[in-house]
Amino acid sequence: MAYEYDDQNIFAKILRGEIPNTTVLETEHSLAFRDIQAQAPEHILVIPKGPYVCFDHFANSATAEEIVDFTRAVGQVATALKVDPGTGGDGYRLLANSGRHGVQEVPHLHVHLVAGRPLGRMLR
Ligand code: IU
Repeated sequence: MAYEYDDQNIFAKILRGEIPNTTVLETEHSLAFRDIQAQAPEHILVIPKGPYVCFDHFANSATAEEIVDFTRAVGQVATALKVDPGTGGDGYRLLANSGRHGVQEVPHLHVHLVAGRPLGRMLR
């Protein structure tokens, strides 16, 4: 089944500049901005600029350049927030809700980067 991208989704509107956002980082192919309902002191959404619905869509359809850019953008956000363990930060969690069972609300791929407090165990 082909992916159908809804270009009226809220993140598409953010990317077109129709809705304001609190940008943390922008690269050629990616945008990172603050979640409006933060679940922790730091809660950032990192999205590719391309029209990808979810992670598997992106992984299977994006160019290598987009994938590298997006992956690096996630890492750069962790570094900018000073939460990357590699340089002594306290760490963070990445999460990409996908589809119905993943309870994905916005149909444009986004990775949540959550940090700033102990997050507890999520899966056992
Ligand atoms: P989800 O992974 O699709 O369930 O999460 C969508 C997130 O997008 C959620 O955490 C919302 O708070 C967030 N969000 C936002 O930051 N800005 C918006 O205008 C809307 C949702 I609508």
